[in-house]
Amino acid sequence: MSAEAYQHLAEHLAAKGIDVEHVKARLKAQHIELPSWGFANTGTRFKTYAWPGAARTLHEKIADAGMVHKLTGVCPSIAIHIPWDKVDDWDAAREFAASQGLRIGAVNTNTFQADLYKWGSITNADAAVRQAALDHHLECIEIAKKVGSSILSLWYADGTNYPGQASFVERRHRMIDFLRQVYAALPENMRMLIEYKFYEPAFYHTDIADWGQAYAICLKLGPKAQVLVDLGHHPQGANIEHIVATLLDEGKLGGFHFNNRKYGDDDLIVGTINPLELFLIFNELVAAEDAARDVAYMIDQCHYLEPKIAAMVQSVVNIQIAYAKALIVDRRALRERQAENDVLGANRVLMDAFETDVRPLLARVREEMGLHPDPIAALQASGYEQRIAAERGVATTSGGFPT
Ligand code: PSV
Ligand code: MN
Repeated sequence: MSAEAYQHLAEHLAAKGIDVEHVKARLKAQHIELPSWGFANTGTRFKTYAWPGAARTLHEKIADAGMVHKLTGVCPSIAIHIPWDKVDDWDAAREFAASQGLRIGAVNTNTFQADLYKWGSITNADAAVRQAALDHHLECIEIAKKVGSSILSLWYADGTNYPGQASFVERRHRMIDFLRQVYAALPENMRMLIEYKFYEPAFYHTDIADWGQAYAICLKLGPKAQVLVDLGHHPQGANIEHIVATLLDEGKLGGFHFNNRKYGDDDLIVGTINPLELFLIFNELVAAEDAARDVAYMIDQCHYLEPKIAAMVQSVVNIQIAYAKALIVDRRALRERQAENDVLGANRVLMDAFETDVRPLLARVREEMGLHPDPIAALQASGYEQRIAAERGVATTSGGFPT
């Protein structure tokens, strides 16, 4: 990207009264969390294709996340999933992360892979199973304390496949009782983020199916419980930006799991299928200003065909593009058009930002941060993917995921 392209864009923004230096400062301060599981061999339920160089241990996942952070400058933390990432020495993990410029972020519980959870985890009618799930959550809180994390991330596979299989309400009561116990164990500085998903692996009902159900639970629990919006967990046509605006307005938006879905859950690179949707989500976040201050921006993607490091870098770039476009919306003009019920004019103001090529702006931001202006080119030039392929070979393990 040429200096001329940046100059041209800066003039266009200045003419709209947008402070380019402020926009650049916001872009430099952006923080996107990487998922440890995105660097390991993972796949669909049909097949896991091994990727030469895929991380096999938490150490390797941290190293890969460190590389993504070195290239992008905006990914200073890595989320972990327990038990996939369980290690004996959490101090060593924390120190190694720090040596890579990272800290350990959200600790994700996992009550969806052990045999004992066949009939549910936190909703299970068997108190012994619920106790095992509670012990796991308490262990995750202890891990979070050790690694210095302030987020416990919760997603449940609980649900049923057939009408009549179980009582919705009894399951719900068990779940709320369970989550109250988890909430009571949270230290002062820790939040619990509750994810919803309307189907899979259960297909008739899931116990936390949508944002409203997650929100209602959070209200019962207290201020440290917030909703986590995973972009892949919505029906087709759901207006996610409206959900985001509502949760922000209620102070209950805890964070995101970024990915993109065409029909189902997860895995596709965020911003590839519907970049407009991603922009509109960031537009609400920027418009909410302070209310969005504590939102955690996390990627939840497992790439099974794509080269893993490049796919993660591309995901970060796509998020940066959406954020940059949201930052250059002419908000004064938007408010004026809205006040006059100028339907098309208001839409044009938004679309003007969306249709602006912000790549020269991001290239300039990276240069000012001492980075290569094109992180994908920098990755290719680094030879990192070839090096880990040679060093690690083809992993026979999945880094926790079932194969
Ligand atoms: C479930 O589909 C989910 O979105 C949850 O966040 C899990 O923890 C994650 O995917 C990892 O598979
Ligand atoms: Mn998720």
